[in-house]
Amino acid sequence: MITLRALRAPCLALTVVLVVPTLLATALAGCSREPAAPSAAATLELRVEGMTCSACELTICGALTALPGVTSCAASQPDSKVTVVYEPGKTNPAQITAAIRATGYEVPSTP
Ligand SMILES: [Cu+2]
Repeated sequence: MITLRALRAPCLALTVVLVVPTLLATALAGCSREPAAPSAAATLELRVEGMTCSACELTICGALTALPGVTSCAASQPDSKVTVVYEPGKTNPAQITAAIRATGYEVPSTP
């Protein structure tokens, strides 16, 4: 009997050790399988040089809103500033900067 008891106790402990992590892993896997929340929009403010009128603002924002992931654009020629709201999973500051430079305007800082 003593032998049997001594044998059962480790068996029970082993069961707990094996089952609990499995349940935890299952719970965690369940969590990670939930649909990811839509990524929050990011705002990028850039100094853009070379704008001389409102047509320049339109040119830049036209190019930026054509980029996938850019949700809004505001350009201010008097402030030499362009503010872009974008979805980080779809575009990034480097692509946005490149798109502005492609229109012929200068972006002094490299993000
Ligand atoms: Cu202009």
